[in-house]
Amino acid sequence: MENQILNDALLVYPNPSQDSPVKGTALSIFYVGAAAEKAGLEIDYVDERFDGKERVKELLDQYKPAVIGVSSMTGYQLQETLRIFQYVKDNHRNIKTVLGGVHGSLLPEECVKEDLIDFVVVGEGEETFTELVLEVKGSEDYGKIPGIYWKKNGKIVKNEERPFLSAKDWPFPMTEKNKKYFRLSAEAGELFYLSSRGCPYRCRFCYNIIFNRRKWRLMPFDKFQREIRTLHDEFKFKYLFLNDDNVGSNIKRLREISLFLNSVGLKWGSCIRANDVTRESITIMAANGCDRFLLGVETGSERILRDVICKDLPNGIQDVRNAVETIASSPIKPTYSFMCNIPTETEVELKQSMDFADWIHKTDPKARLGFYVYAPYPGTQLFYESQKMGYKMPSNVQEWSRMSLSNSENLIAENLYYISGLKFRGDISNVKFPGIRRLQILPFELLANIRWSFRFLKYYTLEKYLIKWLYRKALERIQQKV
Ligand code: B12
Ligand code: SF4
Repeated sequence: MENQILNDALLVYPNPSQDSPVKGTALSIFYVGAAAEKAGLEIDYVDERFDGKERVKELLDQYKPAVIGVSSMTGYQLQETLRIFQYVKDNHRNIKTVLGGVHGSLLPEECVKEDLIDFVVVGEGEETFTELVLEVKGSEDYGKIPGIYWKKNGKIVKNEERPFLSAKDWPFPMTEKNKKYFRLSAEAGELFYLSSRGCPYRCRFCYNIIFNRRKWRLMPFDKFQREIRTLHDEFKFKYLFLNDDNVGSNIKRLREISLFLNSVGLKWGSCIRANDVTRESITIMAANGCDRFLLGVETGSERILRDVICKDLPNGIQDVRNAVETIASSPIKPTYSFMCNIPTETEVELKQSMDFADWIHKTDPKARLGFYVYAPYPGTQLFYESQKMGYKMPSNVQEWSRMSLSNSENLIAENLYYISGLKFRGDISNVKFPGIRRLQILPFELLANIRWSFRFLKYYTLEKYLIKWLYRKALERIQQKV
């Protein structure tokens, strides 16, 4: 990489997953960095999925910035974050460590207790991080910065809350310094962007209620158009994924977005709720370049959907059935995700989910399906209930970092993650095991099909061990190619 002067801060996006090859744009750090750069700060970026794990060390050793800020979700990314902070504390004790992103925002107090973390930024980081870096370089008067947790003489200090940024003030996240990552994602067909932040719904497992306080803020449409055009002029990409929490609950807006993206000549994808799928919305989207989206089915049990997770679908599972049928009759390729091991879920209800998955697969053979182990994310309502019901909860950052969607105390649920993946996600196997390598995973796919048919989810230890090993090797190969 070219020589650069790094005075102020380094922003890092660690790999979020041990087994996902996704390399979408790390908007989390680019928004924050763009705001800091705009304020005149010297910022550099590392996305470890592209740069590898040594790059952070090289930059820190060479340039010694005042601050290192790392973005983290709960789970594996947090493990990687702690690894980075450990290196900083072992080798550069005077560099301040800042944790930002979803996990720190949900559990700021617990995180700042950790010796490796000097500051936690809660919620949107644009203004907070800029002010924090200026104070680290200046008079170190941290008490006046809204939106942080920090330590003063060993005591935890919680500053006042930072109000939301107005959507019109979200910075344009691409800068000269981080442009190369936008290019890499665009070339991989994985350019991510947002047209809104937050969601008005109240699903009891979702981070939104705490993080976005049920506010759904839409980017002014002319700003969205301008920014997409700028990116498109720069990279001439063909595919865009809108990672909004909720893109579809306003049909007028959805129509505008669809028509606009089509006018730019883009194919695109996004996430949608079942009750926002109508003949009208699907026709507009399919006719205007949308070719895939994600939809959270969560469960085949009416009780769990309504009473446990409060998905707020007016007609319950019937809304999902309608959505599946409507999407099946369109060219859009959907991905449906389920959760298992939801608090109070019975064996019968888990089977209902599997039966529902079979029905979806039969109704729409182009659909992809995935089962994930319910992970009680901190701060959500279901988290507190899970706790009351005796779920063993992590009690510090290190333990949270070991939480994942593919493992839990419940072995059956963990097995289902792998078995359903092998049964329903052949396209992913194609990416991980191209050409002749496909033969490595094929026997496990066949076994997974048999297990699924008989609903036989037990005694999977050896198979799972080998599958995990194969996945790990595949990911290493993919990473070496970048
Ligand atoms: C894209 C995405 C991914 C991508 C990774 C990102 C990428 N660039 O490739 C992929 C697909 C790999 C991914 C994986 C996972 N994801 Co994800 N992902 C998202 C998604 C849809 C968008 C993230 C994004 O870019 N947001 C836009 C940015 C601007 O928002 P932001 O990250 O919150 O950043 C702001 C602040 O948090 C803060 N900030 C962020 N980082 C930093 C750093 C510093 C230093 C500072 C100061 C501030 C700061 O400032 C930013 C600007 O205001 C979010 C939902 C959402 N809409 O945010 C879920 C989300 C973050 N993912 C989530 C989860 C759970 C996961 C998984 C663990 C499981 C899953 N559901 O797939 C996996 C991990 C891998 C695995 N298999 O185990 C949860 C997080 C919950 C939690 N407790 O952490 C979310 C919120 C979805 C949800 N509704 O539950 N994910
Ligand atoms: S609809 Fe989706 S984003 Fe909105 S609260 Fe529910 S799970 Fe979260």
